[in-house]
Amino acid sequence: MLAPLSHRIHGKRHLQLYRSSPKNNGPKSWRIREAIPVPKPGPDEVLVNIKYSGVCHTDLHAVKGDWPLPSKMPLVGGHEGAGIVVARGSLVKDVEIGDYAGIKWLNGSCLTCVQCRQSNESLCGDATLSGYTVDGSFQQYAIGKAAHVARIPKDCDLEAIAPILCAGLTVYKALKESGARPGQHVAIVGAGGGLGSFAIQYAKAMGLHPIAIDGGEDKRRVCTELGAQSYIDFTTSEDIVGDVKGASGDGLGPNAVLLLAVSEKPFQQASQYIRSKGTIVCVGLPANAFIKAPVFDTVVREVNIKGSYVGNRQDTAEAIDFFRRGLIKAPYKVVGLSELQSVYDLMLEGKIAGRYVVDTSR
Ligand code: 8ID
Ligand code: ZN
Repeated sequence: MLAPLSHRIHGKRHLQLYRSSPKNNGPKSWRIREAIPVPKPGPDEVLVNIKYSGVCHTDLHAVKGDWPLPSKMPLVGGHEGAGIVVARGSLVKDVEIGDYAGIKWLNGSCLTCVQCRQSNESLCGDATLSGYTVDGSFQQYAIGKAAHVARIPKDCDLEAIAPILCAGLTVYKALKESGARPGQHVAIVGAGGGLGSFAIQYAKAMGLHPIAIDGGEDKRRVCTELGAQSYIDFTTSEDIVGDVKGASGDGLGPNAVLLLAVSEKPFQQASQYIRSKGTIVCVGLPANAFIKAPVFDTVVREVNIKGSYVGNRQDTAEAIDFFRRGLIKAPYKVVGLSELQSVYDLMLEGKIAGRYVVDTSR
């Protein structure tokens, strides 16, 4: 099955991140490797010819090494990879060569532990993570466990669907976790970024009123165009708590808050503006950060605070279906894989409104 691929090996590109020294926890450098062997899928795996891959802030965390979770090194990053199945292992029966498929953050899980059996696959102790504990989608050929690769319908555009595989899926699941009902208000913190811009679209599609919080005029424009009911600029607002409450219709605060920002402060503010009985969903993963909430208020106002971590296979299928129905259109820019460093530079400065997607062929 794999033999015919060998002639295509020339020109394969793998982007790899190298730690400057094994003991050094500081920033790593990356380089492009060309003409390297195409990996061979194991019996329960598929090989996907990645066409496009979105760039998530998680990839930047992997470069910086700022999470308390060790990554593989050297590493090929990326976990929003959309492409075409070109080979499959002997046990794979339900994915065909030529199918569209997505390599997402959860590359594989055991499928037999108590968490997997209850559809909490991302909580599996043996989960493998694309672009973190196994090589990801910043390359032309990537491997995923057949059970976990996203099934992408053939009528979907691979370029546009790439960010759904993490950003879209994650915020869709987080909105479900928030318990917010159609007609209610949800504050989206970090609304102009990658996850945030998709969150506005999913929230709208789910009948919610999105209150966007981010910084700067570029993000104001994007959030407003995407359908945010109001925009609060955290860099200029003199009273974030008052402004968020004021944007929630009756002034009692949003029913839900999605914390998507890569900064600690909003994780310490949300408990002040959430509506009583409302739910704060933590999604962003700023390094070394803590959530803060007064115990008294949390109890007597019955505030829920929870985490939400990507989504399972069913969430993936549902998030893709929203996209397929034309309900999710967030802005993205396509650049070549070789321009990845400039994307990271912009991301570090907080200058990306929406998502960047890399084309693995250039
Ligand atoms: O499953 C998960 N929980 C999951 C999945 C995917 C990504 C978690 N993440 C994490 C990433 O690792 C990262 O920590 O979510 C975070 C956001 O990822 P992203 O959306 O890909 O990052 P971005 O495009 O850089 O957007 C971040 C936005 O936050 C804004 C920035 O301006 C930017 O638009 N922001 C910041 I930084 N501080 C803010 C503040 N105080 C803020 N917005 C409002 N208030
Ligand atoms: Zn991601």
